[in-house]
Amino acid sequence: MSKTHHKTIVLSDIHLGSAGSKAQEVVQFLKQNTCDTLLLNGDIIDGWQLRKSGAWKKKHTRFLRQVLKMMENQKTTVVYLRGNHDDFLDSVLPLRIGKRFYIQREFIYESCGKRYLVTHGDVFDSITSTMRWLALLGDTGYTFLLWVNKVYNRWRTYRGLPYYSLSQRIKASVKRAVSFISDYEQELVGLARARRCDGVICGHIHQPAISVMDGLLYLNSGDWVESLTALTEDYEGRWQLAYYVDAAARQGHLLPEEDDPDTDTAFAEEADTRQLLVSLAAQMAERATL
Ligand SMILES: [Mn+2]
Repeated sequence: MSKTHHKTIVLSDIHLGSAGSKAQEVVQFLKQNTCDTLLLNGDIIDGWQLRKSGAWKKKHTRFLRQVLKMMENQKTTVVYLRGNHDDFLDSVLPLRIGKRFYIQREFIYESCGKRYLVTHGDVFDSITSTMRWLALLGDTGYTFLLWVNKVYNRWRTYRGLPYYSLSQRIKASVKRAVSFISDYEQELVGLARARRCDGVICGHIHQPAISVMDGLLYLNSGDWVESLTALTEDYEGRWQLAYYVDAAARQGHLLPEEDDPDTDTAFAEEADTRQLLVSLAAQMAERATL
């Protein structure tokens, strides 16, 4: 098997101990890719799931063993940053085991003349939690609210009061939620600047990315539940997103696109808001468990 050597590899959000964790794939990735420094950027072990169901499997142990092997055979330095799902580490950090294994909350990584703030990224969770009601509301909830709105407006008309648009109220909230990801990136880049860094390395939102924001690098390593991605850095200081692709996926099993749900023109405004809300609720529900 041919190996690619990198200066740095960043992995995050593997969620070992949960059903969705692609542990075998990430082990495979580490067999094909080696590095001097491995940054494990949070939510590597899913303590929340373990507490609930205890779904720890052999393949999850295999990942830890692979990391130990890298430390032993390739002298890889490993820095494990705690995430919100492995917050059980809070009681032990900062911790150094041997010469090459560190557990920390936050870490300034200096590489190729640049300074990077490495942090899982759950520090700005207050932004998401305020939007959590949207996830709970969902489709039926929204239909119910529209019905309440209709009854309420009938009463207002009876009282001679002007029409109250619930749709507009919800739309305003939805707009705020849509800007969540850009807010998240902006907040982290701001934090990196405050720490006099050239960039930020994070995870948490399961959205792999490399971008330049206000002159700073925003690097997100994605996750090993859905996107199966890692960040790699070469000796020139160039960052890349590595996507794990297995043989089956390479043959391409694309799902056929679904037809648009039919829209009632009489409720065009509602339907439009509703669609936006339903897709957003799904995203938010996912995010609420990140
Ligand atoms: Mn997280």
